Amino acid sequence: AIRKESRGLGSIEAYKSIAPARVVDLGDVPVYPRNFDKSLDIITECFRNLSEKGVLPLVLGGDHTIPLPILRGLLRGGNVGMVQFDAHSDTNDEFRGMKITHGTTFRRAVEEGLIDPKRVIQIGLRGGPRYTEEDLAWAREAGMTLVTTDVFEERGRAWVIEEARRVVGNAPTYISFDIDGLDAIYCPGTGCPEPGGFSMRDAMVILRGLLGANIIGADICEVCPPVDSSGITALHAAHLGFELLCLLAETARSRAK
Ligand SMILES: [Mn+2]
Repeated sequence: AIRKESRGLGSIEAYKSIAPARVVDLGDVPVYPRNFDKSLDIITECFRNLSEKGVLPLVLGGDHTIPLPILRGLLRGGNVGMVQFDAHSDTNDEFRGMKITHGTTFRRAVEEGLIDPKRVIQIGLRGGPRYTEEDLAWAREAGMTLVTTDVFEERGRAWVIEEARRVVGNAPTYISFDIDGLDAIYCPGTGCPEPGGFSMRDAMVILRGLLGANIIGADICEVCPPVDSSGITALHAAHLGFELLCLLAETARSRAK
């Protein structure tokens, strides 16, 4: 669905000078539907191969579990920074008895040394019927910077950009974009739509504000086409994908210098 919507994209004025030119659709990462753990290993292996070839991946689709195997494959050195757009922190210890799920991803990633919690900023967190109170407390305790929508609304986009750049610094940084970080009006086609979030415009401005940060990979998760009746969620994901490609293109360009 995101591929289909991306066909209408051209280059965007804000990025005229760095429109990504060397982009390849590598197709779908294979998974093994009958075996969850094996699927994670296959995904990890796939991104390890890409990483060794110097590819800066933008990953589309899947639920919010997939950054874990991506990060495992991508980041042999570990301890990267991360900018996460999300209504939820996804730092629970378990979800319905399971340790690796869409709600526990970044706790596992910290435990495995894949991301450095002190270089993680989560943007768009908000109420809604969360399952526990423990996730945010854990994230805070671990040293992550949490930007709730209340804080975002009070301080604005320029502040969020400055804060994100301060938190991640110049070292390698991954971006994980859970589409439900957007206000539910922009993403009806997702598993847990949450009202009261930031707008598509906010997301585009914040992403553009990250240009020149050392972005080494990105994903857009939780787009669910069967419940996206108008296709608007996939359209938004495609546009966010373009923004992310531009950030990756800038990283590639600075590496080539
Ligand atoms: Mn999430």
